[in-house]
Amino acid sequence: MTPTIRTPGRRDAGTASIGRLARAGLRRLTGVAASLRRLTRLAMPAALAGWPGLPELPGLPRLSAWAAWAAWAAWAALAGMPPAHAAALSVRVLGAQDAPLADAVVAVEVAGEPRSAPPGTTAEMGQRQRRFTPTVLAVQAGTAVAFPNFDTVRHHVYSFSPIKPFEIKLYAGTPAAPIVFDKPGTTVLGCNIHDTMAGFIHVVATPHFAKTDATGQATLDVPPGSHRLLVWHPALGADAAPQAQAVKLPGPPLTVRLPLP
Ligand SMILES: [Cu+2]
Repeated sequence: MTPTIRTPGRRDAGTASIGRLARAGLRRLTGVAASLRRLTRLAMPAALAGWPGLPELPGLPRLSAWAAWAAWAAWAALAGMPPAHAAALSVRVLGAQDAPLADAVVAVEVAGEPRSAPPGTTAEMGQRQRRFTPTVLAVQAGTAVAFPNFDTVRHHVYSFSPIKPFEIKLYAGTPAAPIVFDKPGTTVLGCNIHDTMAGFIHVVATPHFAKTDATGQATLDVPPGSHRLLVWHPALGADAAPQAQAVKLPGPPLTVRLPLP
């Protein structure tokens, strides 16, 4: 014979008053609410920490988490999803005998980010006193580069580089059509009239790039995470691939030595 297990209290409370039932129901509801609050408390900071642009929320009262979320949502809607918290990456580029290298292009490729610049991105490679200015121009792929001639003599700019062969025949002032550099790599510029004129346009596939100053230093904003750092300098040669290495952010300042004689 199977013994009948009776839950004490329940069945015996069959004659319970409506008030008692109501209290039990209320207890159950508060229990569910408490569980929900616990879940929220656990899940919200984690969810928020994963959201770009928000600081950590340690020990915030549970209602504040919701308030922070609402404020964040409103801000994100207004500002348009901003990039993840960028960290400053400082890179020093050295060449032969550890001499600081100016005009090195430092770029960080972040997985999942667009490789091409948004339409309408422009840059300028001028000509002043029979020189290309700047000598090295760094742009993101997809950038339209104008070639204004500020000299009183005419120039005839050309490139034989595989990533962008082109020619702007003898001109003064600013040529009507800019040249769009859509592939990563390096373009060497020359002038048919002035043999000594030489310039470089280095095209990167990331919005995170900078050129080193006279002290070999460049600083760029990069989202936290593990990425690929690329460094190129004209002394490596126009056909040379940039020197690549892994980089983790946030992190300490980096020093990159280029293999130059
Ligand atoms: Cu010229």
